[in-house]
Amino acid sequence: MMIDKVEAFVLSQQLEESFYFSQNRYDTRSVCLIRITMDNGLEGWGEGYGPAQLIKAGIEFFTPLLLGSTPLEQEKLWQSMYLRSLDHARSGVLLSALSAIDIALWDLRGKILSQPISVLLGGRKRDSVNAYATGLYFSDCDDLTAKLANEAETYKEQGFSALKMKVGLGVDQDVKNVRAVRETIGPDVALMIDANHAFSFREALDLAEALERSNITWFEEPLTPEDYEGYRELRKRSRIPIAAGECEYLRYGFLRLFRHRCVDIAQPDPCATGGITETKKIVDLAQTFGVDFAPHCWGSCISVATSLHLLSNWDPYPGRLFNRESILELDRTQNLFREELGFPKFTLQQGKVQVPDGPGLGIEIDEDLVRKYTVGSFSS
Ligand code: SMN
Ligand code: MG
Repeated sequence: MMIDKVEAFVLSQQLEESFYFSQNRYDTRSVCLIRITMDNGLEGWGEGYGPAQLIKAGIEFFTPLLLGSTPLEQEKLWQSMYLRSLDHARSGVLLSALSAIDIALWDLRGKILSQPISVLLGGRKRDSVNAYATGLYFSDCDDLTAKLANEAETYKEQGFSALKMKVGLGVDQDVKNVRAVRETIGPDVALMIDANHAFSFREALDLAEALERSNITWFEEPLTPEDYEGYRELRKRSRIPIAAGECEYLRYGFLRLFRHRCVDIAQPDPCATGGITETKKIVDLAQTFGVDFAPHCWGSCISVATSLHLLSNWDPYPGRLFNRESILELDRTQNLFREELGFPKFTLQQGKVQVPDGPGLGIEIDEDLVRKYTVGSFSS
């Protein structure tokens, strides 16, 4: 039962319409996937979040540590990859490569043991998870505010009970956009805002104060991820809960966030922060500090399945008879690799998405689609 082959695939698709957020414009969608094959033919899939070509190089870098090993020792393999990267990359894309590998190893573990990852994590605490729509990006148009309000309405009609919109254009413009969206969706749909670290401390505080009555569920990445003191101070002074973590790596990065009391909600991306192995530890750490868990999820169906298994296993803290629910980030922007690459498809039913119950990640990957959209690859 040995690992026989490691392959990485960079998939890319041109978008019909470009969109942007406070830091970047997107006109293509790219992902880096990994397939690990065993000598008995079993295959595990994983994904890394970030610059896809660089993640592919990272997977190539780690591959000699994997060949000839067994996926059942995924924690031992994690440690050897971690030590191999520590001197050069305590955060960043090399850890996204490690994450992709770790997810594929968990997929294989599940297939070897005939159990879904959620069970192997210690148990499924729920079979379906509430989802929020991530969309409401910026685009070039005559009336962005009206366009965002219309888009928000469509998510509400589709059955979403929570939405996340972008801010970071400037406080006045952001206040106008958020108020318009809140007015359109009414009081019963939860609304989150995400600045992608666009603001100075003063701007973030001004926006938080201006939106105090707009019933915002969380204010995501208001400040640069390096400014732990700023987060701590903002969280003390803002009535809106603070969320962050998509730029944070490993339990050591999250420990800094938690020790400084920076966030109410931790948002590790399992495809970047160290895989399922490390995210489970980050979730435990968050719980120790009384911080909620809402994973960042912005990739293919592999990242969606990964988040679902972790969310199925998550316990809110503190516990009670009728617990608060976990919530999945379900990106709504154009992404063929989220919608068409895997089976079964993730669909919204009464605001929820089913956690796959097949072995491993519980999804079948369409290899023809992988071949068709591959623009770069590596094979051991
Ligand atoms: C995001 C995701 C992926 C790329 C850019 C921005 C966003 C989110 O911050 O939280 O979904
Ligand atoms: Mg974000």
